Amino acid sequence: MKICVVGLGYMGIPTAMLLAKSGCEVIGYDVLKEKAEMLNMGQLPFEEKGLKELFAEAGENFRAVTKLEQADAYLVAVPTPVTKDNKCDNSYVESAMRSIAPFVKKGVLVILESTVRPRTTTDVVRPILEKPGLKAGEDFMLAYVSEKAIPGNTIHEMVNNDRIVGGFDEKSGQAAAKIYASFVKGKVRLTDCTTAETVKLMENSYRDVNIALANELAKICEQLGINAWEAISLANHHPRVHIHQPGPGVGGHCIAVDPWFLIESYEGKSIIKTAREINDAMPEHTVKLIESLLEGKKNAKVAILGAAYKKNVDDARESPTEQIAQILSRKGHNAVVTDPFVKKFPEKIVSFDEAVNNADAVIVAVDHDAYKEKENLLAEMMQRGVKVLDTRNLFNSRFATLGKGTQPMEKGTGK
Ligand code: SAJ
Repeated sequence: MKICVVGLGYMGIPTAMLLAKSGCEVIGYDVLKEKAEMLNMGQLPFEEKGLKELFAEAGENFRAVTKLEQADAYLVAVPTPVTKDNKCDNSYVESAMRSIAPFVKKGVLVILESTVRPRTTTDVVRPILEKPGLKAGEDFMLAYVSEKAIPGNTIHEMVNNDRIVGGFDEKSGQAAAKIYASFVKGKVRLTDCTTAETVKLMENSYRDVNIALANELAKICEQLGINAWEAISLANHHPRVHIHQPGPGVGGHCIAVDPWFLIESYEGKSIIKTAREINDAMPEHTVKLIESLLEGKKNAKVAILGAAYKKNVDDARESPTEQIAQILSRKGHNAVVTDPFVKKFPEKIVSFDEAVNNADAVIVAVDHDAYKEKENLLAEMMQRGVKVLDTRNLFNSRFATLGKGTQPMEKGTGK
């Protein structure tokens, strides 16, 4: 079978490689020609655990192309950003579908993987692909299959997680399921397109709402003068409680974005919307905490450790650090950002030493494993009067953290 993967990003590339490894002939296409050229020279545009090895295993079954070709199936995994007014921007999906439309003939299968507003496959994609005498479900096949992988552990999750396959009709669903079954060890579960689209948004909204709960609980604990990290860990000993971790904000291209696509499909009081607002306000709260530690100091140099949206990844999309740095700069401080992995970031990325040198304050914004060894150095800096705010509790309550106020506080010492 010849499969064309359209969109060579964080999901498209590993999917293409897994399909190639499983024996399909795979071509990869992206509007950015440089991506195809890089891949054909044996280079990957980003780092992900196990991807290099998988790329090697895909061998000659994979090649990148700069012009679309006829294939048996097209798998579209292009970005769906959120617009300024929090709506799903379908423009990349629509233009990808328009470019493959001339190749959609009898018996061809088209799969959409991008995260979209419910009904997009049926109401937006189908009309782009249909022509007189060429109907979805009758002449060509159409399916929606959501991405199911967490950056940092993408390949393991792509292989081992269950996969929800939404077919426009039974035959389309079966054909798409067969493709995924070639590399997925989890269960491949069949449903319709709109249910599959909605399930994807439900999963990420579930996580966003739970993180918002953790963030609200952290702020309550700050006001009570108790340690939220201790309280949450104690509550999580209950067999039916799993409170998430508070943090400086929710980043990444999924959880900070996808819930909006459900919100826009719904009229009524929305816990999902409130959760988004709570999480979006966390960078501001982080700055409030660091300013209170700085006790009114103006023009402070604030070193921010970590630009990635979460630990041990090089992805800085929607990273809370970007907003923290912007808010600090707006308030007249000098925010200096360092990260061992991130190369692309709006602010300049400096070395760790350059960031902390002569800093008035340090914000641990990301709990990269690489920062664990900096504990003693940060403790010495704190002794010298540098303010340290550990927003992820990487150092187990040794410093001021989000969720227990601005004083370093041992566990169990709340009054
Ligand atoms: N975060 C917290 N507290 C937590 C957990 C996460 O503040 O307890 C923050 C992280 O630091 C990060 C953000 O939330 O800034 C999102 O990180 P994440 O690890 O929760 O999720 P993503 O965005 O990397 O990946 C999610 C996953 N979805 C779910 O777990 C339901 C992944 O499985 C999806 O495939 C992915 O979105 C996607 O592609 O949609």
